[in-house]
Amino acid sequence: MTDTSTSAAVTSGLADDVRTALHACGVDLSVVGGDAVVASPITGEPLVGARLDTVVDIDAAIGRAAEAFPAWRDTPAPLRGQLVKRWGELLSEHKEHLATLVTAEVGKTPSEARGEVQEMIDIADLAVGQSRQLYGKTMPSERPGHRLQEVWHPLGVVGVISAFNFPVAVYAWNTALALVCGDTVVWKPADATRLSAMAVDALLARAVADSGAPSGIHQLLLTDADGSRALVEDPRVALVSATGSVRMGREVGPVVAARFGRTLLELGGNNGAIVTPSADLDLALRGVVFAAAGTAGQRCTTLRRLFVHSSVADQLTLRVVAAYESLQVGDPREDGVLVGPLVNERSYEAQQAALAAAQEQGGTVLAGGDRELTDVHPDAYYVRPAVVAMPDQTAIVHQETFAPILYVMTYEDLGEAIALHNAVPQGLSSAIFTSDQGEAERFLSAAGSDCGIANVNIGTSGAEIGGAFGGEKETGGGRESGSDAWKAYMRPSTQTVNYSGELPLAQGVTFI
Ligand code: UN1
Repeated sequence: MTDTSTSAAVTSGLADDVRTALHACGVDLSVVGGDAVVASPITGEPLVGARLDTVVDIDAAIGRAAEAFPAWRDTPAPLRGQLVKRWGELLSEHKEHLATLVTAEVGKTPSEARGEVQEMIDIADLAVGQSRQLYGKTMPSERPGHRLQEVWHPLGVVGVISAFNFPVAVYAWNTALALVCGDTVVWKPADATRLSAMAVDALLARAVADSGAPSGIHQLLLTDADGSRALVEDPRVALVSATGSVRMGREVGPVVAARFGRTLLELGGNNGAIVTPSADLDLALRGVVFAAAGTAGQRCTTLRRLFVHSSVADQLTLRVVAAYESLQVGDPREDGVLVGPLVNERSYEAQQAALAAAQEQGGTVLAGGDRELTDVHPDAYYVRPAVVAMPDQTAIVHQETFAPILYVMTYEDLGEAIALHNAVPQGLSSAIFTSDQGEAERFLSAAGSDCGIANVNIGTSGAEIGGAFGGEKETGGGRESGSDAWKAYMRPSTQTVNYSGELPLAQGVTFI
């Protein structure tokens, strides 16, 4: 196998770049220093220490968000939109700074990091428009002289728990909508991405000041798991929107449900794609490689299971393997690098354990899987994305391993492929590569993919913000971002107005 890893020593400078970006976004560097040191997965070097909030700080932050709620709720929605508009402008202005922070903390390539910030700008645009479209309905009343209508009201404090892999975009999907919906927001970012969170928070604070919105509507919590628990348990938090593992969702869901709060869960994905005999294989190849190896396999939407018709399986698999072997793995800031590091040692160990299990279960590693660049970066975890041929969909393939492993399986009959595709517990994103309209429609139908996202001739990752994002089964059922996702941040009020001067009862009931 050709080793195409970059071996040039990295000219680090990461911590300096991070300080410059933080400063440019308005983070007061004199108060940044704290015990919670964020390390870069690119080199393993410590970047900048962040403060660590205590349970008392968390209580106070939720208190401030709750206090700010009535004034924000009573601000007309289009004016709330003006705050988000200003925030979007600041995000655009600081796109490069934010991307630098995302690259430093997550190890994304600059192109992917910019794409992530672009998602924030896009959702801000969408939310501004939404602020004039929080449509309710009127329904014909069965009684004369009555009006029946549904009005959407702000919900309260929304807690947003975000994951390391999309440290700012997924948070922004929630926050931009929650703010135009009249909610206040308390944000708990992932521990690994406190610095980009501080920058985004500083920009939002500036937008709040510039637009005259009540201070307190946005609170950033820099805390650990205990802090998340305090947020989840707090009855003042009306909605907890959490992105992360299924294990995390299993902890959060019941706690919020026990206090009759609401949750919006975006949990694991174990996304699959089917390649049929009629597929354009050039297109399928690119779609598969981007979806499976992009972002070093650390997207919720990463392609992890590939079902290829036996008539094209050898051809496609050989091409995927060749593409994997030529992928440049290394410091994502270097030209030509497409695959950056894993976020930490735990991810690397999870990948190694999954590869070992796959081999025990009859799999053959066709490409990748090995650690690279240990000489240059002994404290960072670079791996070549792996392709593993599996004899069938064994136990390990049913699990989501948050690292780049693509399991390849063959099939004979589309019905069988769809059944296998749907046989895992997760249900986020899915794809079919085909030139046959009947096959495409079958995959998109109710009897086809059981996921929240189903694509034709596009890989599983890289969704646009205009559609609702989320999935079924263990993925948690939540929907974020576009379409009607805004409704999760509001409460519907069903209202009946009687202007008849009489008191007819519904269902023809007679009383006094
Ligand atoms: C995630 O990994 O949690 O569809 C979000 C995508 C991105 C968002 C991924 N737009 O891949």
